[in-house]
Order: sequence, then structure tokens, then C-alpha cells
Amino acid sequence: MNEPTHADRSSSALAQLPPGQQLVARDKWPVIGERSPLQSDRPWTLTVQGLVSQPTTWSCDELLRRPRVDRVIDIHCVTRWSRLQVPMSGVPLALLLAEAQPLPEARFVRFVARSERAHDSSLSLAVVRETDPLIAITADGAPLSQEHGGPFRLAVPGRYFYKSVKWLEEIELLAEDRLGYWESEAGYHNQADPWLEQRYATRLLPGAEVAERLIAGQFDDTHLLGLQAAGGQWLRFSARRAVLRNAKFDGCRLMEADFTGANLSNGSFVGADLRGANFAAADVEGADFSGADLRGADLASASVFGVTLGGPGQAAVIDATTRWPADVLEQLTPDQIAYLQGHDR
Ligand SMILES: Nc1nc2c(c(=O)[nH]1)N[C@H]1C(S)=C(S)[C@@H](COP(=O)(O)O)O[C@H]1N2
Ligand SMILES: [Mo]
Repeated sequence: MNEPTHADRSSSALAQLPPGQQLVARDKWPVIGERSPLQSDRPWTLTVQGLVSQPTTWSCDELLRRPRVDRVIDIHCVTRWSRLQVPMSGVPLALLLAEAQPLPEARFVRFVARSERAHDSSLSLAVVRETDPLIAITADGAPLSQEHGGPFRLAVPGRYFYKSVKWLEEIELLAEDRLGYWESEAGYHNQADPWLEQRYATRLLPGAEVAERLIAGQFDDTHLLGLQAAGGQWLRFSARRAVLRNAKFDGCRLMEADFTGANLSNGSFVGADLRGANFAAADVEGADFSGADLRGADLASASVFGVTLGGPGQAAVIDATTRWPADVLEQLTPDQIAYLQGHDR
């Protein structure tokens, strides 16, 4: 009788969705960033060191034997997908920190993964106190899979998920902050509060070079954050393998543009003419295609988690000539899939 209606459920989910985020398709948990830890025969350990009076290393067994707490954590990826209320269990970071006894001058915590690039991220101790991160050992009632960071990963509630380092191996207390991998390589915001949409730190671009490339429509292999190209028109735009995160292509004429293998995550293509554009193997996670014309566009092997296809009146134009293979399609939300399937596919 008092069963919540579908509308009730989706409105309560909406209340938990930070601005600009959308729910990932049911039971989908995308693997983002590194997919496996460093291949090594060394046993798994976790070390707390740096500005602490008791540097401590726990073996995997010791950690797994500790009492666990249960948490329900909302995952918000900076590329605009969210997965709400994921049950996790593990050891509170605060307990391990307390045992290692941070020195008074310690103000930041750096988290390092056991991975090929020693992937890292950091938080201030103030944010650690505020968010109470978990060293997660299980998720969805089962041990964390390797691709999701098993045997243990950090899970930081209330921050974009790039703060949640997988295969956590080292926790270092610091007096000064050190920018992590995504924060320095991709310009991700160091605060990462999804409710404030702290996705990217603003960064200045080398103006003259950008202007020249904009005129030529030539961005092959170019790395640029926040390119402002709205309203541009090109006969032959090329950005093969380019990394152009957070770019603005609103209203652009980009017929037959070549974005093969490019990273266009969080890009805005609102109302753009993308007929015949090539997005093969491109990363368009979180990109906004509202009102864009995608007839004849090729999205084979593209990564499309979190894309926006617009609502009524501002829907992307997609038809049977849009190449949107099943493995790409299944990354979309059920509503989006239903919408596309209503288009002759
Ligand atoms: N070691 C490691 N941890 C990482 C990353 C990574 O590349 N390497 N990527 C981060 C990013 S950007 C996100 S969104 C989440 C993704 O976690 P998932 O693959 O379990 O969804 O892991 C974070 N932790
Ligand atoms: Mo992410």
C-alpha cells in the first residue's frame, strides 16, 4: 500500500544528485582510469608514513581481520555519472591515522596506489575529518573486484570519485599539499566537491597558438583544457587523438570532423552540426549533445558514459545512419536507450 511509486523514487534520487550529474544505468559501475594494479609478487600491504610518530605497515590479512564498518556511499564521477547508495564496508581511514599518530605539522594526506604510475591523490586533514573516508574492502556485499580497486581502495564520500584511489598502498602525511595524478595531468579540481561542481581548475591556454589552431581547425594530438570554440565553422576539422577536455563547441559547424581517439570528456556540443563526424574510439564521457545533429556520425568503440542527448525540443538528431553499436549503446541510461530505440534502430 505504501510502496513508493516510481516517481517518488526518482525524485528522491534526484535530490541526491549533484548539479550536472546523471544516474548511471542500473547496476552499471564503469571502470575509470587504471584497470589493474602493478603486477607484482609482493604481498599486499598498507603503510601510513611521513609526518607521523608511529609509521605503520599493515599486512593485507591484518587489515582484512579488523572490525569493519558499513557505509552507504554515493559515487559521483567527474565525467558526470553517479551511482547512488553503494553499500561498502571497510576500515575507517581515521582509525589507521590515529594509530600512526600524525605530528602537529601534518596538514595533508597523500594516497598512493600500487599501480604502474604510482597513481596518487590527496586531501587536507580538514577534509578527511569532514568526509570520514573509508578504506573500502567490500562493495555491493562482495569483496571489491580488482578493476574497482581490490583488495582495498579509498572511498571518499562527498567528493568526486577521482579522490578515491584504487589499490591503496601508501598513505603519506605532509605539511604541504602535493597535487595528485588527475589533478595535475587532467586539471581536475583539487577540492572536488560535486555540490559546488568543482570539476576542473581553470588554467590559462597559450593564446596565440590556440588562435592559430582554431583558424586551421587542426588539433591532432593537441592537449588543451577548456577550449572555447563555440560558433566556429570548419570544412575539415581534425582533432585525432587530441585531449580536449571541457571544450565548448556549441553551435559549431563540424560536418565530417575527425575526432578519432580523442578525449572530449565533458565537452559541450549543444546544437552543433556533427553530421558524418567521426568519434570512433573517442571518449565523450559527460559531453552534452543536446540539439546536435549526429546523423551519419560514427561512435564505434566510443566511451559515452554520462552523455546528455537533450530532452524534448532540444533532443540530439540521431537516425539509422548514426553508427551507435550495441556495446556503446549499453553505456547509456535506460531512458536514453529507449529514446534511441524509438529512432528506427
Ligand atoms: N589507482 C587509481 N585509482 C583511481 C584512478 C586511477 O586511474 N588509478 N582513477 C580515479 C577515478 S577518475 C575514478 S572516477 C575512480 C573510478 O573507480 P572505478 O573504476 O572503481 O569506477 O577511481 C579513481 N581512483
Ligand atoms: Mo573520475
